[in-house]
Amino acid sequence: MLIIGIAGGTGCGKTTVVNQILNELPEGEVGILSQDSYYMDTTHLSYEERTKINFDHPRSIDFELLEAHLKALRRGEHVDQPVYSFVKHNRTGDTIKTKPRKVMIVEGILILTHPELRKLFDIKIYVHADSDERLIRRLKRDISERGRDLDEVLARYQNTLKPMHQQFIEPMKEYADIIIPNNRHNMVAIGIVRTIINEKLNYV
Ligand code: UZR
Ligand code: MG
Repeated sequence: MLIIGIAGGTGCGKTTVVNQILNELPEGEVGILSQDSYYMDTTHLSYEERTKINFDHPRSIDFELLEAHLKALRRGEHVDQPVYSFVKHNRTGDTIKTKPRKVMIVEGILILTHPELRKLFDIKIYVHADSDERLIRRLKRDISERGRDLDEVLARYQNTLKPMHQQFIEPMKEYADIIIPNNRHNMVAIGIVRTIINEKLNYV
């Protein structure tokens, strides 16, 4: 199994990069684990309390579960990936059965901050986009898909997203094997990653 970790700040286009990589690869050969599925269970908190959580700090992630799932997949076992709701800020209680594949991609803003998890990645990728580009994407997404308003997104950006990015996310570039620039499209970098995956699928 080839395990690829893809990190980068919010709005850098991780999800798009993953989709571009998957595009044209044989369907069903590559599996995905998203950090979003592994936010800590917050059922014991009220909605009001949950909105105050700092979701950009590594302690908001259930890294133990993510690590356990990745190790289980590597052993050839299925895992039940929790389903997360950004509207409720909590796990929904549903899970998605995730099968082990020859290539597994793990994506999320904080996945390179955890040393044990880093060790499990064969390839570590950091997607870089300038902070203004990221803020623009984040604004559009949170307003259209996550039911937020302009003031709320901007306040969160200044109070948590930006400082957490500087403290925990940006420094992870140092661990990256490949840095994909993503202010615009970057088909060359995507092509390189796809080639590596294809080699794994064809020759191992
Ligand atoms: P990406 N996030 C939420 O907005 N609500 C939640 O319940 C859980 C997470 C956000 C989180 C982070 N920050 O910046 C973003 N906040 O999801 C990560 N606030 O997702 O990598 O797709 O931007
Ligand atoms: Mg995403």
